Amino acid sequence: MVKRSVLRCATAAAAIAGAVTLVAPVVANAQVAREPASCPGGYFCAYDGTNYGGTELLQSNARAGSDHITVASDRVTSAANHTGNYWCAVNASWPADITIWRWAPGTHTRDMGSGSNRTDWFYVRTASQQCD
Ligand SMILES: [Ca+2]
Repeated sequence: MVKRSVLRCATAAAAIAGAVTLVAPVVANAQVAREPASCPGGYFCAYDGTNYGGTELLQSNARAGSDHITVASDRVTSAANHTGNYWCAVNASWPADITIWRWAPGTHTRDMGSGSNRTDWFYVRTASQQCD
């Protein structure tokens, strides 16, 4: 019984260690003040002004694998990714839509520069999948 109990503890410790490794980037991000504070943890937020100003166009906790998350066309200028996933911005183009911006988990962009006012929709991928 004792050995079995020890084994259970070791297994639980291994599981915890694994979980800590997986969430490490999020934990590291949580230790720094979120930017902007108005975008809640677990959400991706997009704005039509620089420095998260103007109108908040999107606040979403859509899961990885989500596609065609619509946002007001050609207005996104800044955004913050407070999720553990990649968020990818797409400009609808011909002959194919083009990924024009990518936010790794826990990252933000105060001014998309030449990428501003082009986004038409977003898709979400896991940290390992990343954007196309
Ligand atoms: Ca566009």
